[in-house]
Amino acid sequence: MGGVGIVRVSGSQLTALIKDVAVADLKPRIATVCLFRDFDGSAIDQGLAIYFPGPHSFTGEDVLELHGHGGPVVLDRLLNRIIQSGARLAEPGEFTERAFLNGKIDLTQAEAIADLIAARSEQATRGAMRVLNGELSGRIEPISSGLVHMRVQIEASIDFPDEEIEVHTIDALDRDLRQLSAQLESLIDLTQEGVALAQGMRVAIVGRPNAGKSSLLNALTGEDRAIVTATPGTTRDIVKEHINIDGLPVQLLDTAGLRDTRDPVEREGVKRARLQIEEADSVFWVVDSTAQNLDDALEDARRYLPDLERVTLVFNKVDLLANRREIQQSRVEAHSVIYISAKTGAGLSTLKAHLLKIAGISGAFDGRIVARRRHVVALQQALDYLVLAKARLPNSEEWELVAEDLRQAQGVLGTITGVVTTDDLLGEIFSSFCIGK
Ligand SMILES: Nc1nc2c(ncn2[C@@H]2O[C@H](COP(=O)(O)OP(=O)(O)OP(=O)(O)O)[C@@H](O)[C@H]2O)c(=O)[nH]1
Ligand SMILES: [Mg+2]
Repeated sequence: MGGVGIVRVSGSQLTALIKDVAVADLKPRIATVCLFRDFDGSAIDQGLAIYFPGPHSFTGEDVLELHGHGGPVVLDRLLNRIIQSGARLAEPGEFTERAFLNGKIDLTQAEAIADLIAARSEQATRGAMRVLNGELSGRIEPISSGLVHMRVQIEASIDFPDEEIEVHTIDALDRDLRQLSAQLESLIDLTQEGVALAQGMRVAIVGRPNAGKSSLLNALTGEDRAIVTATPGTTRDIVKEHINIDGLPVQLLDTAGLRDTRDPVEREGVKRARLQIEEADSVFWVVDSTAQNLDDALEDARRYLPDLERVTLVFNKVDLLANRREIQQSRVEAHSVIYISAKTGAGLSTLKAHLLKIAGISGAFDGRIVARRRHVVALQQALDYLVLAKARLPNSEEWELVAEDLRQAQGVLGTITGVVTTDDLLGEIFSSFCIGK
């Protein structure tokens, strides 16, 4: 139930509709109080009407906004009235899609609108706003024009070969390529962080019964969320909590301790825990360090975790260890090993920093943007083409191919901003919006 209910209409012939529905003489972009009329002339509601003649509107078309009192029945009546006058209900994201198709915003900005709404941390909203303001496209644009510049030079050299300038030209082009590649590389880092910032991470907390998994969840959330007892087999259902580490949204999943058991409820819990392991981006294997050493813990973890890549070994209860010298962060084979005490809070900041590192987030960086996986993939493809081009550059007989590599690189960059698109891509992007956006 909103404070106001807004009906938004976009299209090319709104003047007749406006005359019919809004009882007032509307001036462009000025809010006017008026009655919203039904066909029989009776008032459906009273509110503000704003008319944005195209192209100075969100979609670039004529747009009419009717701000009414917001009750569901009255809004429905207003909506029906407008549909009967010839409008239809908008598809999800259709306003934003029209804004894109009419050149009001580019594709990264359209995506940023959805990311802003879906943001799960304040930093993610800031990152989405930066993209909405054109920051991502603003970083791609100079790379694209750099590529155009190089193509012009190369194509001119192909058309008018001149032995004299070749060495000089190769050097200059090589320098340009290196510079553009470096720009792409830093943009790949930035967008990789952006994907993590937008999507967040899902971490499954798993391990033997009584290792302190629920205690760890409680310590990380700062709340007494999951039941903790000295009895092994306490947790059965999955306990889910969201936290936010330095802007990175993290979903924590506390699970039943893994062991063979006859208790049917606990068995179900173990089954669910295993499912969570498969779904998680990262897994904390919690170990009671008073009960197991590193070798035992590793052997245990291997038994239960099919893919040890994503696993961090978290040795808990270090407050109970007599020999503190054992406590140092280390790596064993492919795993990070981190020592903590869920009870005293020791090591928790190391564990959080470790999570940020896994997510690919480096330090507190004020210029973060949100991004999507497809941006990272396209940037990586563009970089691959530049690597190809660089290898071919010394051989001027291959310059036709170099020119083609650069053209391809430019093409994939164009898919990010939407200069180059396919219906599939647009469908995928806009169908994830909600209706009315
Ligand atoms: N001294 C100490 N005790 C801890 C620590 N973490 C957990 N414990 C104790 O260990 C016992 C088990 O803790 P839980 O958090 O319930 O363990 P769990 O892994 O969730 O257990 P299940 O849900 O049964 O699998 C409780 O008595 C906790 O108080 C710690 O860091 N230090
Ligand atoms: Mg538990």
